[in-house]
Amino acid sequence: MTNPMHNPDHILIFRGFRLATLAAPGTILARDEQGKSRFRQPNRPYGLVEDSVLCVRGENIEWILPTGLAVREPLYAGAEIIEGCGRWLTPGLIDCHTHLIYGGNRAEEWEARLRGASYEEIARAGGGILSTMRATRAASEDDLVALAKRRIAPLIREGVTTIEIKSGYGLDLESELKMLRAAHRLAEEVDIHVEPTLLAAHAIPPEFAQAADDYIAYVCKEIIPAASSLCTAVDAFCERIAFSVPQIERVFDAAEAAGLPIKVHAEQLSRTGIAIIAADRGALSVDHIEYLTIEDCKILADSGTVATLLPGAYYYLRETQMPPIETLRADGVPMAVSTDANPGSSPLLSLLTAGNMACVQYGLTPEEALQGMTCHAARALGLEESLGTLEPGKLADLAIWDVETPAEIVYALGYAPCVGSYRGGRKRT
Ligand code: DI6
Ligand code: FE
Repeated sequence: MTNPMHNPDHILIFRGFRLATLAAPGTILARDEQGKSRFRQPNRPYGLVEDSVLCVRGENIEWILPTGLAVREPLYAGAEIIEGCGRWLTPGLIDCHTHLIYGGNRAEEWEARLRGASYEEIARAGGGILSTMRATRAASEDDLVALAKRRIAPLIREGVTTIEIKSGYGLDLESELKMLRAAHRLAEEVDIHVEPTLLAAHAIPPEFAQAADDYIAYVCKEIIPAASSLCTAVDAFCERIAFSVPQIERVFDAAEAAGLPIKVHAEQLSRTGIAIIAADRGALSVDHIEYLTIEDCKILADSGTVATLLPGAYYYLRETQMPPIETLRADGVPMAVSTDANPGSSPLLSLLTAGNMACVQYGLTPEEALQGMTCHAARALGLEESLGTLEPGKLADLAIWDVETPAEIVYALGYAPCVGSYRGGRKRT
């Protein structure tokens, strides 16, 4: 028998599923022989197509048709049929902002915060990100991969098929490269697509204490050029406890010179104004944005930059300043939702919980939360051409859900109704 994994013409037919395609209304879901539209995405919430057939050829989605139209398709001969029995099919979930690779943990810091210490106080006292830096520098690449494997398992069980992972706990050339190599190894050893992001401008390392400008020069001249083949974007932390706007702009310049797209941890603890500067420069996303202003939202809307919401950090830091959700929504800014999985501000290893928090804490609708974990998350990674919706030509990264309605995907906490997932048309075990 041919191995379907290696056969580009292997056909999978998903039959009897209810689809939440997350595709925009009017998107062509099937074409006739002349290439003309045969079926378009109806204007329904979640991109709903009930009682439908989805055909995968090789790695990609080939067409989607209502069952009534699909019976005439000749592709059934020799195809592998997967029966939905009324279950739901969505794009595989995308966690577009994580710091999953690191050594150690910060449970003791968490205890201190529960006793009243603030995140900023701990950071200024040399704890926080620098404490994870020390543990990460001390860890071998093998250690980092092994630790990340354990953290990624619950995300995979939730139907996450793509994850972004940042460096940023090395803060020197060798250790940043070690983190990025670990991200690549993880992708080889675990069945998930990884987008590695360079976050060397995350905190000022002890070697450059009181010399943040010198560290930024080192990041721009040495780390970014050396890391450019190991990462697909450059991120930075603009904050009074991290780097200033002019320093971050130098990082953006260096990223652009290296041909890498930018994103930024923006307006998380205070408003610096970096979000709109990044948006003006075509950033993929601006992330956190609790302190984004109403005026900033308009500029984001015009730029196409994604606003990435990280309600896990809001929760763990007991933040009370909410991102300006209503204005973002009114202005049509795409909102992604992600875990921000990290040992300090968001030790959250559940994207579905982040989706639930985005609804309960931030007031997103379950549909917006699901868009935030699929199509908008894909855009935040620059992967919207190949991922994030169910539509012809995109990769067949799929999640199957044993739910009655798509809202149930983010409804219950601590329960993942995902009962199977596919990556590039291959079933994940
Ligand atoms: N903001 C965050 O939420 C993470 N980094 C950042 O700039 C947290 C990093 C950490 O606390 O370890
Ligand atoms: Fe983060």
